[in-house]
Amino acid sequence: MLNRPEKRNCMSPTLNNEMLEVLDAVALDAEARVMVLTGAGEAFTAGMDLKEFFRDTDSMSRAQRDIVQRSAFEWQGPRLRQLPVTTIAMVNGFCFGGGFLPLSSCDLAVTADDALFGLSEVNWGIIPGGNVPHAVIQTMNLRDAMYYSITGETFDGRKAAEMGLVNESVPRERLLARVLEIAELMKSKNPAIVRGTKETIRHLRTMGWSEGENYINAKFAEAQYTDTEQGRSKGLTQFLDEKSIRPGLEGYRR
Ligand code: ACO
Ligand code: V55
Repeated sequence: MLNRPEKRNCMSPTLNNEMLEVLDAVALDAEARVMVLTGAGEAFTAGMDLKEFFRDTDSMSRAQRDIVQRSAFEWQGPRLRQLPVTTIAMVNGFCFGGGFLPLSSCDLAVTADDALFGLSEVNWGIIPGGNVPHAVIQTMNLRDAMYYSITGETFDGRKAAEMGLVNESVPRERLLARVLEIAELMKSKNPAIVRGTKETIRHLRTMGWSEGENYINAKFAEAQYTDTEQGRSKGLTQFLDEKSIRPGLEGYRR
C-alpha cells in the first residue's frame, strides 16, 4: 500500500526506495501468490512528488538526479513487471501522471467507478516523462492516449474500464471484495504456469511472429521444467482417464 495519504500517495524518493524493498520482500516470499498494489486514503497515487522528486532535485548534480530517477523507474517498471506473482492494481482513487507507470506494470487492474485518472503533466508544464508515454501506449489505444496526454483531461473509473486501461470498474463498496475474489482465484492456480503465462503475454507484445514463436516454445518448455506439481499430467489424467474434471470449465485438482 502506498501510504502517504496526507500527500495523496505521491511518489517521493523515500517512497520509491521503500517500494524497492517491498518488492524484494514479496519476490523473496516463497508463499506469496498475489500482490495487490493500492493507496491509503483517497488516492491511488497523485503521481510523482512535485516537490521532492522535481523541485528539490533541481539543485542536485546530474548524477544525483539520475540516482533519484532510477529508483522511481525501477520499482514502477521492471521490478514490478518482473514479480513472479500475479500483481493487481486496485485503483481506489486519484491516479495521475507517474501513477500510470505502476498501473500499467501490474498484470491486472480493478478500479472504483468514481476513481479519477489524468495525464496531468501538460497541466503543470512538462511532457509525460519517465516511461509514462510508453506505459500509456501499451495500455490505451492511440486516440485515447493522444487525447488524454495532450489535454490533461480527467476520466473516471468507468471510462477507464470502457477504454481497457483497467480490467473492471466496480462501485467503491465492492472494490476490495472483487479484488480479493480475483486474488483467491489466482491462488488456486499453478504458480509456475501462471508465471510463465504472464511473462509470455507481457513479452510477446514487442516481438514479431517468428521470434515470438521461438520465445513461446522456450517458455513452454521452461514451464514444464519449473512446474514442480506436474500440473499437465494431473490435468490430463483427471480429464482423460478419471473423467472427473472438464478443463474448459474448471481447473484440475492440485
Ligand atoms: N506532489 C507533491 N505534493 C502533492 C502531490 C504531488 N503530486 N499531490 C498532492 N500533494 C500534496 C499537496 O501539495 C497537499 O500538501 P499539503 O497538505 O502539505 O498542502 C496534499 O498533498 C493534499 O493535496 P490537496 O491538493 O490539498 O488534495 P485534494 O484532495 O484537494 O486534491 C489532487 C488531490 C487532485 C490529487 C491534487 O492534490 C493534485 O492535483 N495533485 C497533483 C496531481 C498531479 O498533477 N500529479 C503529477 C502528475 S505528473 C507526474 O507524475 C510526473
Ligand atoms: C514523470 C515520471 C517520471 C519522471 C519524469 O510524467 C516524469 C511523469 C517516473 O518518473 O522521471
